Amino acid sequence: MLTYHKVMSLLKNNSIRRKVPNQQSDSTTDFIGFGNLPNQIHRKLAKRGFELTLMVVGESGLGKTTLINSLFQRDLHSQQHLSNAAPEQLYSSIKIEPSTIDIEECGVKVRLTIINTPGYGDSINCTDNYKSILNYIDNQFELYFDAESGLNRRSISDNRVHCLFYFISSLARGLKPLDIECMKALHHKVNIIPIIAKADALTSDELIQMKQNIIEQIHGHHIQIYQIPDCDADEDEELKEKNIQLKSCLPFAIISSTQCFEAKGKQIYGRIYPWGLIDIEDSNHSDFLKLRNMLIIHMQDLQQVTHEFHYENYRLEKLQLKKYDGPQRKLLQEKDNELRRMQDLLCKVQGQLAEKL
Ligand SMILES: Nc1nc2c(ncn2[C@@H]2O[C@H](COP(=O)(O)OP(=O)(O)O)[C@@H](O)[C@H]2O)c(=O)[nH]1
Ligand SMILES: [Mg+2]
Repeated sequence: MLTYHKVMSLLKNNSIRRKVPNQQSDSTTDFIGFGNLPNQIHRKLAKRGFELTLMVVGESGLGKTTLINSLFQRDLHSQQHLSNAAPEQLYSSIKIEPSTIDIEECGVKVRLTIINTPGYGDSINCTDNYKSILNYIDNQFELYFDAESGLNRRSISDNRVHCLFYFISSLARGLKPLDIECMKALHHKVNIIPIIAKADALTSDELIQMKQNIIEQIHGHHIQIYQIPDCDADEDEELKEKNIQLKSCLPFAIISSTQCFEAKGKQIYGRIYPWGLIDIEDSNHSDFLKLRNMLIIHMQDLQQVTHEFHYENYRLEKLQLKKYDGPQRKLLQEKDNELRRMQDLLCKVQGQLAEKL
């Protein structure tokens, strides 16, 4: 790390220059890292494009907007709102604000919907806060359920929330009661990824202790966070190693910034302190890169778990299959599976017809 005096003298001599960050990239640049994707995943994504919805939840001022802007190098506030995922202010102080970001990089097209939740944790009674979030997630399941039950299943737009970054304050020693309550209310609905915000406030030892406290609380309260899957056995060794590192560093401890500097001929996103400059992508200081890698490598798995686990739970409850047991439930499930097979077939035939026309 550079010392404060060194940074200041470099700033003076223009060796470190504040830069205006790029708001857009062209499709060949690789700042998010799609170019580093394993071949198999890259091929799949490049072929069919991808839609992912990511929700960010945490108290005001923890750096949610900054993280999103620095992860995707976009200005969240300048993005358009989605018409079919309208902003809502269902309860007291919390707002649910979806925006879309279209990313095209190295032949991969991703339509990312970011749902910000400003106002969370700001009111006296915060119970309403996670009810709004829960309602929003359920509403998206409901819309998907209705669309899936309709005839035109090929053009269903999937606005279900695939991933939720839950921000934990580094000023606490672990999870606060609101964090625990909220995570418990949401863990069967969405893939939760816990994030220690503003990790620069912690020393290395404090950070290790904080991560340990959070993991113990998560286990103690039987909270199910997103389980990063193992790599396939035939995946290359480098990716397997990367994945082991990802799994071991949960919860991700993040330092983020949208300030860009040019230092030693390199463009660095960082934060300047009286004692020096931190490069947010330096894994000695921040899990920022690991978080981004996790999101990219496991994008498909996040979608799959949402569909096969969270949405399926919702669907079974909706169809009230859960209240039956024994042979009655088996029979209903067989009928339900048959109906799904017919719907899949219909979807396939619609696809073939569309190709012929
Ligand atoms: N020290 C530190 N400050 C940060 C970090 N990330 C964001 N901030 C600052 O925290 C303040 C609030 O950030 P913002 O992204 O608006 O928080 P939000 O209310 O959660 O969206 C801003 O002044 C950011 O520059 C970080 O990792 N460390
Ligand atoms: Mg914000």
